[in-house]
Amino acid sequence: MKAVLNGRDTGAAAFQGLDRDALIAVHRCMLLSRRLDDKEIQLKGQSQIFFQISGAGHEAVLVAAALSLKPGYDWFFPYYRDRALCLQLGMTPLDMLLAAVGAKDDPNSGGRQMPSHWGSPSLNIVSGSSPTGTQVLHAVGAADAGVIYKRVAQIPERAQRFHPDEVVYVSLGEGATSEGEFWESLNLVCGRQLPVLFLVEDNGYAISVPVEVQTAGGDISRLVRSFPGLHVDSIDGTDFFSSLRAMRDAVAYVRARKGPAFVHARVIRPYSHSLSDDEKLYKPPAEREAEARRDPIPRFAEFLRKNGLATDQDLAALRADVDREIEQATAKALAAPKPPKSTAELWVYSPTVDPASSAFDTPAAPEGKPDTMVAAINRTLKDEMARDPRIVVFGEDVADASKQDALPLVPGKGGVFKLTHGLQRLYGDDRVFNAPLAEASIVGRAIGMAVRKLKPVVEIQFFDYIWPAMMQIRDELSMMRYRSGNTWSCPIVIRVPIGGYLRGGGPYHSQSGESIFAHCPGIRVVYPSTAVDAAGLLRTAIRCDDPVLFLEHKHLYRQTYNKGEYPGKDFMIPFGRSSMRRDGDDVLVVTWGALVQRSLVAAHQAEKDHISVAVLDLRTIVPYDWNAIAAHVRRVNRVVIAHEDQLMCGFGAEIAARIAGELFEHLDAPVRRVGALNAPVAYCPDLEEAILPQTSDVLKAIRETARY
Ligand SMILES: Cc1ncc(C[n+]2csc(CCOP(=O)(O)OP(=O)(O)O)c2C)c(N)n1
Repeated sequence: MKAVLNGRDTGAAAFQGLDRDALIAVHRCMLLSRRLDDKEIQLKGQSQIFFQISGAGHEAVLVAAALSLKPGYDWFFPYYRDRALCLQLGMTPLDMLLAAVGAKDDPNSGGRQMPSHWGSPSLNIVSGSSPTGTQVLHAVGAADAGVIYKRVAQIPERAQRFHPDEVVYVSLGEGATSEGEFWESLNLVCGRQLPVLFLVEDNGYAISVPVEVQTAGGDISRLVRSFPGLHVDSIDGTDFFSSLRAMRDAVAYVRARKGPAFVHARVIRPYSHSLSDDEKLYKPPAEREAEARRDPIPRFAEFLRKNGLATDQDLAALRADVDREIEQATAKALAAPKPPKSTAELWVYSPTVDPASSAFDTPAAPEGKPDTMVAAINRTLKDEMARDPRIVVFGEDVADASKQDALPLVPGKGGVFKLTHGLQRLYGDDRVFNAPLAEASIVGRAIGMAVRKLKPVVEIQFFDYIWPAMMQIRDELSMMRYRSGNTWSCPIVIRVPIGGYLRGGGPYHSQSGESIFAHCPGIRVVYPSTAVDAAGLLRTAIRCDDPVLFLEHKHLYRQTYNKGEYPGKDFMIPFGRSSMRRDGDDVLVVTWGALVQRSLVAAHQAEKDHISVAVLDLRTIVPYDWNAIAAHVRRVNRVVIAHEDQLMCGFGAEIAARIAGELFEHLDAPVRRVGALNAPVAYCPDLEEAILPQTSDVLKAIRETARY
């Protein structure tokens, strides 16, 4: 299209292929973004909304990014500053203002998240959170998913789930590049040459911390240039045309599968960090004035004017039109109903698939000789992977051998405890692979894969090393469904060897801590004590629609007392259903994990004192079988709760408090708890024995409770 205005060539060729209408639309989108920030600031001042964070100063590069990408085709993991990107992709001012007022019909989060935490399934904008770096690993996982869909031909309808030239966009601030997850993600995308486009929006400050304090040398693009295959560009992100050129180059590089790309855009932040911050406290006036001169919106207006593309009147009319649109959206948002208080717990878990329901109660079809928990879990994984080609298994050392040419020559590793042995050989390296030694990235990538409907079943090698992944588990995995108003979910399974009694495991190979994860709404916590239970509960974990932490006690892996026949390809045990391992009338022991066997032995010994002891194995911690506990407390009236974890803040405290609160009149003795000392698990076996609860401790508690 060619147009001439005031004697100038305003055709598309002059301005990187954008004609006058397109350029006016660029300006309109930037202005819409800025004026929405202004409107929200006004509404916050009137207490009509409750939080505001702006995208001001970032608009030019964000509109350029959106124009270079395809909504609903590419994948987006935007930062909270990305208002202009989301508008250009197709979100509306109403979509944004509904979030600001916390409306029931807020499409981003149903009133669960602060505004500017974007999400839209139709546009492939995946729900973002507030932690400043977690999203980069989700982007890696989303890019992994595209590769897996491309390569694993058995996945049904995979053609609808990916595009061979799709791009995964992720953005962050220069401050967020200091997070370890950022470096983990760069290592991964460059290692696997994944189609990820990073945009670092560098406004010079992370709240009040300037970039030179944040980043060695003050220039993030300089630091990342040595990553192999990474296309790196550094631009003035307030200049729309530099931005458009850079974003198009980067997108073309990634689409052509030449590798990942990284654009470092220097922008400004004229409205302080958020409405809770005042940059005058730390930014001198001269610096603020210099920034103001770079403001992308007046600069783009000036460009339009200078090139005869718009007159002052045109620009005034455009501004009036933008304000009119915002006023209309504001009126609708303010009138929109808020979520009813009765829905506060909705979407913590899947509202449609209940793993505690009878749908997950399927009969066993035992076969073969009794075998260990290791064999049961390994076989369950094999059978489930055969049933569902969307299942991918990764973690540290889980593959048989990463080197292709080594595989035919060696027996294969298959995990430090051999739980995943043979899976790679059976299902190939696209579905079973080793991950770098970086736990946050194991969980973060799995989340990115799961939002694209793969089913990751990942391994954290030892419970003691789950902590680098804690941010991903507590702030991402557990909250994805809730915070997105049930529009996104990430039902992954994290298998974790846990626990002590190893005689020599020491403080870093013996930890417990299930209560910490029971404290994360949104995650199911499973803790089997027998081979058959492990098979049935793992299958439920894989087939249900919630994230599951599947705790496997290392000491129970290869015992003889908990062996069982493999219960068949379809055997499932619903969550929240305990197992009465031994009945009795005098004392009830509520327990799980390694304390089940110790409690059974203690119960047997208590018989000599004519104390009849029931042992109830909870099997799952979230949900836990309160109905069974309550029924047996009403019958037996004396309770001991025994677990391996430290007594202090162990999960037994929760159960004891509930029994005291709801069943007090049924108790003939105080509820006693047995657990570890409040100390790390020491290496020397004598110390370990003193620290972890032993059969004798359970027996003592049983006797005292019986005698009370
Ligand atoms: C993990 C984490 N730590 C701290 C915060 C609090 N916080 C919110 S934004 C922010 C600064 C982020 O700076 P930057 O990444 O440069 O982005 P900008 O806000 O400047 O666009 C901080 C420290 C957070 N949200 N998440």
